[in-house]
Amino acid sequence: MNNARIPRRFGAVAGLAAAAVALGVAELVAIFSGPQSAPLVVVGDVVVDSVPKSVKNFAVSTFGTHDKTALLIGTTILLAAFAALIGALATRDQRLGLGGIGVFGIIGIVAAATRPNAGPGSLFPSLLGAVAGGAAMVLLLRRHEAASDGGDRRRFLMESGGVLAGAAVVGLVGRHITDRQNVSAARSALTLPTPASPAPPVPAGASLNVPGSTGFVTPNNDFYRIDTSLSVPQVDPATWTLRIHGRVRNPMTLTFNQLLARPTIERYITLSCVSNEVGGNLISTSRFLGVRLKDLLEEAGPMDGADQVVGRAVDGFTTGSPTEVLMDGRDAMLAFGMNGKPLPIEHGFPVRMVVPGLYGYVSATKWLAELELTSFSDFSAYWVPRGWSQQAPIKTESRIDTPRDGSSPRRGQVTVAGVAWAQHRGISKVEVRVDQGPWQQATLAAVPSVDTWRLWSWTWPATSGDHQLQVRATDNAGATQTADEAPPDPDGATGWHTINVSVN
Ligand SMILES: Nc1nc2c(c(=O)[nH]1)N[C@H]1C(S)=C(S)[C@@H](COP(=O)(O)O)O[C@H]1N2
Ligand SMILES: [Mo]
Repeated sequence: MNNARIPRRFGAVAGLAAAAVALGVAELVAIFSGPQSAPLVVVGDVVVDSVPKSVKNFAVSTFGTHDKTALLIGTTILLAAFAALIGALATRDQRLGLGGIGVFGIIGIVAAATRPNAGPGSLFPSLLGAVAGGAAMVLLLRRHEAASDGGDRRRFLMESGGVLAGAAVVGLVGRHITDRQNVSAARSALTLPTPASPAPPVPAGASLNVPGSTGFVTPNNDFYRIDTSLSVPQVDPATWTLRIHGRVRNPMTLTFNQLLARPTIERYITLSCVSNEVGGNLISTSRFLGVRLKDLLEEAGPMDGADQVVGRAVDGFTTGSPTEVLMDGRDAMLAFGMNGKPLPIEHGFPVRMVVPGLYGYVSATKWLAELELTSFSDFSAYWVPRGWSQQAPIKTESRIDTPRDGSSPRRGQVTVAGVAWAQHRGISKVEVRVDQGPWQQATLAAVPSVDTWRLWSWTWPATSGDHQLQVRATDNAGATQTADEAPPDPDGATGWHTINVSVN
């Protein structure tokens, strides 16, 4: 067929409309096959899993926890550009247009099929979307072929615009419906067991009475969130199982009720992300309720040489923790409760790992599905081939929360306050200095254990003018936080948090 008389720009419009139809139909189909199978999600997941470290670091440092939104917007813009190009090509040869849509359909299908949580229906959104998009393109171009004068062309633009807008609405409605198919009802219905070993009470004074200072416990809604999931995995506790396998004498599989029925512990634990910059906020503290990992691992019986426990999530993400650390007596746990509530969905519902003293990427698997005993030499977890260290204990660090960097406190007694952390070693000292002067010892708040951050404060007799404030912490092992500045990559940032204020 020859559409040579259709201007390319009209083809581009038809291409955009066809892409909207494809995505809209795909979102409708995803109502039945699940949110994890929508083309934007599967292709985005593949991109997240395959971007080079430099791009990932750039995305996290530029967009922070909005990196996923940035990815979705970027993908949509790219798709729109390709759709316009494909439509323009189709005005010269319709086979080119259909071929272009076919290529995108295949990309979506392959991406969907290769996701670890792919189901039999996962291919349908991309497949049916591509078919609908191809049909829309052919029909729109055919209508245009018939059009010759200016009035008809205007009508063509109106029609294409209408198709585009209609498809966008259909897609958004589809996405809205899929988003509501979550496990929040199952989560609300859950009654948490009473802890056999309750958390020690938070000592009075663990939080400071200082405006602008961080609270000791982070409310669930404010707890930082980092993961590779574009669409939060929805794991039904009724069908959830945990498989413990690999190099163990007694492989086992537990249901959620079996896990809940085991002796439970409740502990305050501070979790932190290796990507946290000096002074950053990818660190939070919560009261976690769960089952001690050591007990489960002892029952499974690791074999000689099984020096790594791989936590595998339903979405294929993995962490690798030293078996020795999980069994050395610390409160490493499989958690299902967070601050008295079932684990929030985005924090790993129904079950996640929490290990005091290790960065999240080597220990804190959310939406946990399996524990596999293996060795570090046999298997590298998710972030390791992407350039991050295989083993990553948390580094001793501290942060100034008030006054804020760049603020203008009034001269006189200014309370300087913040947090310091060295999970599982504990903090023994925090020092502050002004304008590179002598280090001054801060007052440490009380803590329930060595597994949490420690709040601190220091009263500064501030004089007018521009000043620099710095903080450093010392852990219970006697090691003082290094001044050497290192980026988060490959095993955690170091350096002293330094802020500048202008006192008036
Ligand atoms: N399934 C899964 N679990 C995961 C991750 C992930 O990407 N997927 N990210 C890890 C990282 S890097 C961190 S820092 C912690 C963050 O846990 P949070 O989001 O509850 O704060 O989760 C860990 N567990
Ligand atoms: Mo992390």
